[in-house]
Amino acid sequence: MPRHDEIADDGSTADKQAQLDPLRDRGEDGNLTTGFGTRVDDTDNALHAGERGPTLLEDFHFREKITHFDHERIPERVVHARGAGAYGHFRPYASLAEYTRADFLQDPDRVTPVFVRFSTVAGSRGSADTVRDVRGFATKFYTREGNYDLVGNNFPVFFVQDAIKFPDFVHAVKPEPHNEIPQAASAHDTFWDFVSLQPETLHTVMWLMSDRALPRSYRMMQGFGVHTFRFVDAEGRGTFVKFHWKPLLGTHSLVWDECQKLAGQDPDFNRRDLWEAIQRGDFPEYELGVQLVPEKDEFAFDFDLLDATKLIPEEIVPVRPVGRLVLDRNPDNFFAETEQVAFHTAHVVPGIDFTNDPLLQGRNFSYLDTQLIRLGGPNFQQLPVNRPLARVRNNQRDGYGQHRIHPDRTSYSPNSISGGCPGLASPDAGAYVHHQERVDGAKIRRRSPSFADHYGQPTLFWNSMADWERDHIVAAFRFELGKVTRREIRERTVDQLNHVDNELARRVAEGLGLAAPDRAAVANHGRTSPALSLANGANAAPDGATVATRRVAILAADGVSAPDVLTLRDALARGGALPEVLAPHAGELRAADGSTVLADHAMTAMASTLYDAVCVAGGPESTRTLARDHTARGYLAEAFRHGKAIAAVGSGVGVLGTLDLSGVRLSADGDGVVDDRGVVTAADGAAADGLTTAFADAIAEHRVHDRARHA
Ligand code: HDE
Repeated sequence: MPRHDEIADDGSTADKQAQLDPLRDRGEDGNLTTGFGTRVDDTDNALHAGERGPTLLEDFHFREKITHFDHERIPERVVHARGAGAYGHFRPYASLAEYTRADFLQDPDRVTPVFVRFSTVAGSRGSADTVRDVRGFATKFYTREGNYDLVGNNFPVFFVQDAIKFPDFVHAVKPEPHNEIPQAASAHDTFWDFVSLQPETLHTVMWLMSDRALPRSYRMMQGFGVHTFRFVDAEGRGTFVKFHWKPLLGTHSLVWDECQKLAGQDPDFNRRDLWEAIQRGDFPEYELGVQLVPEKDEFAFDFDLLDATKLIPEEIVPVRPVGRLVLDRNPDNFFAETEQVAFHTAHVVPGIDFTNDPLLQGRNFSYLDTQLIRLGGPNFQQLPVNRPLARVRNNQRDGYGQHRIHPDRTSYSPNSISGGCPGLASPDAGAYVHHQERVDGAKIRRRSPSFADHYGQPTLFWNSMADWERDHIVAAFRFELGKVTRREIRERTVDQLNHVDNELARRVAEGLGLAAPDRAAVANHGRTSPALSLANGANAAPDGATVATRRVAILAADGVSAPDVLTLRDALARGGALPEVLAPHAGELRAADGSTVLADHAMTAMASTLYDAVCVAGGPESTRTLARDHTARGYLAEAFRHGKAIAAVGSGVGVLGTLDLSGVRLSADGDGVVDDRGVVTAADGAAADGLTTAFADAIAEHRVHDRARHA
């Protein structure tokens, strides 16, 4: 097993796990010791002067234990404080040498280890996962040429254009300063005050009000580098590039009503989902895509490539798939790895460079600065999760938490004592060379006029939405602005929305009881970009819709038909779904045929929101119980309203018959399998096989959105 300092210059002898292994301190055997290695005989009683006397200062074990505990916390991230991380690997599909010299993108046989951290933005470390917010999607590639960090989000655009506005934006969205309320929520006066006065935020606010802000899973969420970056080839030629991550399970969202309930029922909903999937071996996969723009086309668009509030519509520049990311290992220790991982937009490798995007330029300052305070000093790069695989050699010395022992006499350059080492590399030997872009300009504080259109792309987004997506956006604006106490802020925001689309502004105004603007402030340009919609099949399931990893509740009670439960459970599990039997109580159920069926959970210990689909097994006694059971009926009614697939077989169909399912047609005797808007029923228990196929198809479609238009 190579040690860190034994890794060859090109990093080729080790992967990240081999580097970490010797650092994993399992402590399974051996005695309890102090931090300086002395064995301890009692850690339950401090050293006292007599059994009832005072504690003695000389109790070094007590003092050390308490002191270390007192210092266990570090500052949480100022934004993106709550997150979940995982290790994995990346492999390009083919060489990208035509565009970039980046070593990890040259060879489809080269596998690069990665660490990814997903996050929410506004909430503090203990806040709930399912809040309305942007999600971070930050990837650290441990390449042979050093670490490359792609620090992205799940929206392709950002709230502000210049990094100097970031503190203003964050102060506005964070809890209000006098009472630190509300936690992890943008539905309050200061956020909307800022939005209503800063039109450049509108495009990202449209994304924030859409279901993109409510991911079903980190495994079902897109990622974007946001900025225009630059690829640089071996000859020094540049190409503009936008990065995209596409989840192979498709991009899927929760609905707002679900999110609010989940925030209480399982605040770790997204974290747990990621963790459990990786533990099970259902490794999340994402395809890396690039939009490439030749440098000569820098000014070919009706927006500025340097403006991070704009995206390049995929219909204009298609996303080209270039590689695959697989997350296949959970961290061993949350703090050591997920909390201490330090991303930085300026961690780049030869072949990847910046542009003059003023947001990116500012980030290149901010991320190093923030790690210095958060991780306590300049040696955070030596923390295990942050260590590159490439060999590190420089003249930086000392500082808090220095882990390296430098035997050399010299820590300066030039020197003769160490033979001039460490020496400088040429570009051919892998040195990073900044792209030679000519820059000429007066020192001014001014926004480029090419950044001035703040409404065109929000309108493009609105125009591209399906009806149900628009309903959700309108409902989100009404919810958020409904929490705003100052009328003038609500009015100003409606006025801004009227620059995006009149119908949008009118619908929001009506919900708020404000005067609806009768004419658009700016005429809608009528353009669309189908790639922006979650209803677009390519977003929903790039590799074909699948039931894999979907959680399904099978409702049952004593007297249940055991063959129904087995057929449903086995067929769903074969497709990779995760069926669970829920009943009035956990444990053994007495089935109709006298056999025993095991209930995984009591219904009251779970909730329909924790499942992607709900079904009812047959058996007259069981279904009589369920039809009277408030909780069981609640599961079905809620799943219906949230647009989830629902199924019932045999007498189980009768349970659905007792609910108000907006006129959905249910199977009656002799009907066979009926699928009406994702409610799949078969009154004839013998049709259970056909039912599970139709049910699985409905689950794979994620939702019947028409049923969830007002959820
Ligand atoms: Fe960040 N951002 N950011 N950000 N950001 C941080 O760095 C900042 C921006 C993003 O999982 C901080 O280590 C500025 C855009 C992610 O550890 C901080 C600006 C995008 C993460 C910081 C932006 C992001 C951060 C806080 C405006 C998407 C979490 C803790 C110019 C492309 C990384 C930290 C993780 C974290 C600054 C805007 C993504 C303070 C100044 C745009 C995913 O440095």
